[in-house]
Amino acid sequence: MHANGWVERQLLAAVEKFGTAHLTLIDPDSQSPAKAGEIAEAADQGQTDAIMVGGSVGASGTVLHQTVAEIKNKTDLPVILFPAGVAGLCDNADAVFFMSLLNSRTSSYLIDNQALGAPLVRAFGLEPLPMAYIIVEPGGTVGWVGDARMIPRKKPELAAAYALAGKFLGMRLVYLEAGSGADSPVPAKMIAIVKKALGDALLVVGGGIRSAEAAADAAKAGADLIVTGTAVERCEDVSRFVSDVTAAVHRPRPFP
Ligand code: 1GP
Repeated sequence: MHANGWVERQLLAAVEKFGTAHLTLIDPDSQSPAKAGEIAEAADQGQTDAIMVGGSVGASGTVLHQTVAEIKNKTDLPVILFPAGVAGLCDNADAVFFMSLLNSRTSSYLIDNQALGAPLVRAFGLEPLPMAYIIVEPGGTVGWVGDARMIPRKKPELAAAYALAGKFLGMRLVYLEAGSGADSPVPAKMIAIVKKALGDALLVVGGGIRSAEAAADAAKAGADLIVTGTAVERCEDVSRFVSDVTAAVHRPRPFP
């Protein structure tokens, strides 16, 4: 598959090597920049494959910049911005999930923030990773903020239709999001049906994944990249938690 820059190549290489890769999400609004750096370092020790930085509220400005700076001080892993809007961009990360929230009701999250952000992405030298972002029930804060018409949990074919539309629009990654801190993650059946529709586009799954078992279930269903945020923030031993998750998902796929 066509890959633009080193971050995307690194994600593809991790998926190729491990079957499923793991992303650690750090919300700059949840801790001090120094603590964020420590979390990233511990996640790196636990074999996470990249760090995502973002959040729906308060992840911008000085705190965002300092959080990325502290993370980059502590690890050489790719640092990928996960912006809720144009304010979630900064010049010291490596890449950005350049997302369109395909099931939003408002043009703001479909294309307006992207148009305002595109010149900044270029000026900051961020690698844009084109991504279809699809929010599934319950959706949490991001579902509300993003004014999403949430995909019902029992309608995997709707998720697959949006995912395929994203792929046909040229997006090389698709993110199925249940919402940060969701009671239940994206259903395994939905992951499987979406991955079948997507073929070689990378499927990212996150929201409500709190254990190695839940991560393994998503990986087995077909997720290429698993995101954990809240669980990493809340666990007592980040390196231990992340190594349990990566041990559960870093299994090479069986030879076809
Ligand atoms: C949120 O999918 C991510 O955008 C991560 O969710 O915080 O529940 O791990 P959690």
